[in-house]
Amino acid sequence: TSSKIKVDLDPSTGVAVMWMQSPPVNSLNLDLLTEFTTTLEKLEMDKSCRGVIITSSLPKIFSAGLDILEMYQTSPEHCGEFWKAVQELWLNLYGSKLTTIAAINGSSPAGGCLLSISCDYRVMADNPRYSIGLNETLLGIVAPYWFKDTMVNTVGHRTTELALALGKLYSAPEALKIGLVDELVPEDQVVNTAAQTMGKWLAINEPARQATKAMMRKPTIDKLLSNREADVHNFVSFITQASVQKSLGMYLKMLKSRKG
Ligand code: CO8
Repeated sequence: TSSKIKVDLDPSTGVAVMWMQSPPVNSLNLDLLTEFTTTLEKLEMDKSCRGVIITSSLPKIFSAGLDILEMYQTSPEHCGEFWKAVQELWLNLYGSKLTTIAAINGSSPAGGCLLSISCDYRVMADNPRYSIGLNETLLGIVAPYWFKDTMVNTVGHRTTELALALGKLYSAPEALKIGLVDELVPEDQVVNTAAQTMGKWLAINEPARQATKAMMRKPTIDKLLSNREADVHNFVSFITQASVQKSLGMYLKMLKSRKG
């Protein structure tokens, strides 16, 4: 059985719920990334599964994004392996044949936002203290082009330009306003609402829906598929720069000092 993700598959509805349960903040380290991809691949193969709801079993946090400790003061080899796992997850999730809905029941910065916008639909808790966005520039790093493309495909070019340049973290109401999430509901109804919405998606003719999804997303996916090695290389040479390592170190320090 898996440790960082709990899966509830209801064979009567064909809907699986993936609960991320990696305290304290569901940061996407190599283990969680790998388990996420494996879990999704299994569900993809499972004839009884047609839709997946992705959510968190931790209060207040969906996912803190990529685990910074995987890319801070680690070897280039490790950074490369880590980045391949990030690519793998995104390729599988963004390209999934299943209907995927993010039930965002807490904060969702950076990689957490990427998970969310890689799904077909987003339901978020209506709590203004929860935020979501691609805040990479706040860490002194640059969102890769395929993070950017996924964001453009969700909220459009100009909004993405502002969001990425400023590293904006949108509160749940702001996120709804710009279309970064599709719906806000009370915190205790996020997963239920996602399940209701799933029902509507699963009522659509499946081959037609799948072909439509592929039509919308394939060009974005193919761009990375034809360029994976170079993307790993770019990541490793960027992240291992002394100035970038220094920024990450400062950001980690800030996270710790703001505690309490
Ligand atoms: N990675 C590693 N550790 C983390 C992360 C993270 N992403 N987020 C939090 N932690 C740690 C904290 O440092 C803290 O550690 P400790 O207990 O040792 O002090 C512990 O987790 C708990 O965190 P908090 O006390 O901050 O918990 P809160 O409940 O107060 O806040 C938040 C939760 C809102 C999630 C907050 O922790 C936060 O804002 N975290 C940072 C989120 C962030 O900015 N993530 C960006 C990661 S980078 C990314 O995903 C994309 C990178 C693309 C790379 C491209 C390069 C080319």
